Amino acid sequence: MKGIIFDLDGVICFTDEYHYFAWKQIADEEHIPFDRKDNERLRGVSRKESLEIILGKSKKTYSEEEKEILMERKNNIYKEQLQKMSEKDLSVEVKETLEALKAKGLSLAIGSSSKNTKFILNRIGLENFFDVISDGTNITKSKPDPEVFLKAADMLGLSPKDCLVVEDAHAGIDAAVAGGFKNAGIGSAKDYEKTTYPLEAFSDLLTVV
Ligand code: B16
Ligand code: MG
Repeated sequence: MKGIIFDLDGVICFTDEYHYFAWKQIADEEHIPFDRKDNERLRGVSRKESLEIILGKSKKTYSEEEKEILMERKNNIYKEQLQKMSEKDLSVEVKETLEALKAKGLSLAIGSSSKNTKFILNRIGLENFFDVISDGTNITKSKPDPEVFLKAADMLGLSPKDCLVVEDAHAGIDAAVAGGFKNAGIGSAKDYEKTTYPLEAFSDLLTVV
């Protein structure tokens, strides 16, 4: 293994509750049923696809313009929540493991669907830590398409077979498999059938690479 590509939300830090809070507000206002179980389906998928999944339960048909307004509103609520984040939201375990992986000479990348990646990395004090960042701002296809990881590998100058993808979402593991990457799954992806290395804890990565 020469490189590791980390998903952000659910792997490096936990912004999932903030996503839920913001989407819940939108769904309530639109009188669409939405609970934590529905929220699981949004894990790792883009903002647009998340909205489409939520609107799938609505009787109303939304125009593209209305969808844009809802997405902007959701993102404003979400970003307001992100203001609460600080370096305290980066666990000592994640920080020390990342430093140990870097000390082993591995190239480290971010591969996230989020358009807020740089903002979040900044909040948790990791803005200059990773060698490259591939995120929602440089892709056209969302996970389970492998584009975000293929771009990260390309930026690192590495072949997918030499990189490990670390993910918490089924869609993310599917994307890693589709791109020819090895994968490690944590959280919701730990028990997924396509996960190669299940991680009980983030620090278990040190036993994988
Ligand atoms: P944004 P990840 C993903 O982050 C989240 O898991 C997913 O819930 C969200 O819809 C997506 O980012 C897009 O986020 O609205 O900030 O662009 O897990 O790929 O790091
Ligand atoms: Mg994730």
